Amino acid sequence: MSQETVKGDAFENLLHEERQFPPSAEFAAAANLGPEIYAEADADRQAFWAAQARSLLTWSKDFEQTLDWSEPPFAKWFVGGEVNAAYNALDRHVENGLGDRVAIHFEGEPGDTETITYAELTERVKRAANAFEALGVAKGDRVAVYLPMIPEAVVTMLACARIGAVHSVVFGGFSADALRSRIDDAEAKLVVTADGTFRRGKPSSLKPAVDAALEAPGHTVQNVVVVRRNGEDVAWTEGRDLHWSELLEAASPEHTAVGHDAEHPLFILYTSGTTGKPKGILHTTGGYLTQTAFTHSAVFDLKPETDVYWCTADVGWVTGHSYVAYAPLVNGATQVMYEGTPDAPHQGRWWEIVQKYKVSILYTAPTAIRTFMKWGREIPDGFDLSSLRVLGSVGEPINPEAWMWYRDVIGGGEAPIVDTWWQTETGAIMIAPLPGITATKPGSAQVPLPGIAVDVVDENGQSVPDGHGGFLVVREPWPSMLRTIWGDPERFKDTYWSRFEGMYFAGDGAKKDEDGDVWLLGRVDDVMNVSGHRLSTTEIESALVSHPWVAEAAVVGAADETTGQAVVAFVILRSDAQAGSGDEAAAELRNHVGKEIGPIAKPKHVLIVPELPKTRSGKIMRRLLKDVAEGRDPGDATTLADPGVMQQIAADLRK
Ligand code: 6R9
Repeated sequence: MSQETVKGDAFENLLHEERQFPPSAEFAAAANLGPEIYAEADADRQAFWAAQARSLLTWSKDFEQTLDWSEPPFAKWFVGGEVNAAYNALDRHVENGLGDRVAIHFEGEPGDTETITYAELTERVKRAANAFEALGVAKGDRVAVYLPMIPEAVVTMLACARIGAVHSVVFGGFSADALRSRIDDAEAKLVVTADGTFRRGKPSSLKPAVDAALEAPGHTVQNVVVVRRNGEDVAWTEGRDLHWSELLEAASPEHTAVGHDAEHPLFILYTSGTTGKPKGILHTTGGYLTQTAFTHSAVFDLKPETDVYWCTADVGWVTGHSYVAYAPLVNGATQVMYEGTPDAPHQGRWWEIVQKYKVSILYTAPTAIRTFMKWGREIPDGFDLSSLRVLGSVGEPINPEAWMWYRDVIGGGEAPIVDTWWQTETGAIMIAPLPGITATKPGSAQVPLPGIAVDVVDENGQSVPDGHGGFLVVREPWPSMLRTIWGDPERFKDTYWSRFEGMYFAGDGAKKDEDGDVWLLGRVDDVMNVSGHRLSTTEIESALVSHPWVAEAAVVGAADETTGQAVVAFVILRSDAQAGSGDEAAAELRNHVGKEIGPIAKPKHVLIVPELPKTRSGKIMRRLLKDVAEGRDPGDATTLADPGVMQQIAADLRK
């Protein structure tokens, strides 16, 4: 880990933000929560969460103990309780007379739409649960999900949860190899996929990657269920592959949900770590549902009867788990789900959707906002966005400029912005303003949520005073915390609990400003954040080095106006590389990374260099490469084994 990242320029360069935007009196008066919520939670954190668990969820069996922290860092929340996630997301709303409420307004990229009520969604999930059980999927079995943003993704996740199977959603942009390694790590029995989806008006396939992933023997998959989406021809393995529609039609629409233990595994979601091997983050049922439902209601001030909520995240990422598949449905909300890209068929597509469905809560990522800024305000200005009343941001720090643009152009200068900090590991939002209470500040995620003990500490784990920076930690267990890394409890302890005694280490640098508000400063490890997606430098370096032309590679995340960070690779070619030119090599290597990991990991730039800057102990000095990649004069290079290397690289790049 580089200390420079936390101690260096980032702190000094931080804007001294003077602007503050308190909620309007009208918004505050109608808000779900008032300021007393903080004191209430502080008075007794566990009692606070126990009350949330009981009021937000319907338990089949009440819990006896709120938190068992007798074997830290392995937490058990709501001990002895039993709860079914799918029952809470679906059946109970229908039983309460809300069956006709729209659960999902689906908008396909080509323009096809589907309106799915709670009653209809419940029936589909029951059928899918029966179908999966008929295929031999039992409680505790793992199911890999490799689907586009279509309702079947949510149906699959909830059907798994219903029967106690553990889903592992793999982002559709990941390659066959990435899919296979995740299938193997979780020993998945079933894969649910689609023929494909649409991307910018063209069919884009998924099933061929599943076929490729399962080509080599030695896997645990017994069946592949295939949703027909884009109608492309796909290869078919008789006996293994099954049609979603046929299975669901044949399945009974009756299925009784039973409660699962509060600590029963709900899902595994893989995320990049500092080493090449992705970590299978494990979440369990009761605590996860409690904190996702609470935060969804509190942070977005959700009014389920009247709001139309739209979270633009793909279900392949944690945001699409917590704030598409689970919390909105548990809270009985009406949500929009959109399959495609923001520029298909035109750059106003999102705003057209907001206007059409009268979206009132929009939750998206800074990278999208920066893209819209680049496209120009005339595009959103052409639509009626007056329905929007709360705007959310997640995935990376939102720079004050983008924050102001979001507020003015999208929010009509009135809608509060909630910048929400959290991680795959935290399961749910941890730091965010509450829109009816907090005076918001452009660029800062601001305040830990009620019941959450976030702090910023120095290298020795001491809390820093206001106005200072350090490392972001969580001091007390929280309901939706990860329980372990699938199959690797030692790595779980090492990664998150060994840096500071008794505290969760998030891997992010942070600062407390003079008001005590928290500012996030990016990762302090070798994890990049590209368009809100976490990518590991090591993983991409490994992919590059796996190409026969490559001798050595170093990857850095360089600041990028649109994507937050962009992947920049420095590569030393082997002397016998068959590349005709540097450009040819760069193109070949970009595609190679795309194939090995997935298109989102493709380096924006591949720079062919004669040497890499290394310390005497042989560690690549990524900091210097980052300087070069960001167009700065590389600073102090005296610790290099060969100080001339940087001049040579810089000179080469100027050619
Ligand atoms: C939810 C999600 C987690 C990492 C996290 C941090 C960055 C997320 C942020 C933010 C600044 C925010 N991050 N939200 N940084 N402000 N509001 O994104 O999960 O994919 O696991 O990424 O993203 O660096 O550590 P995940």
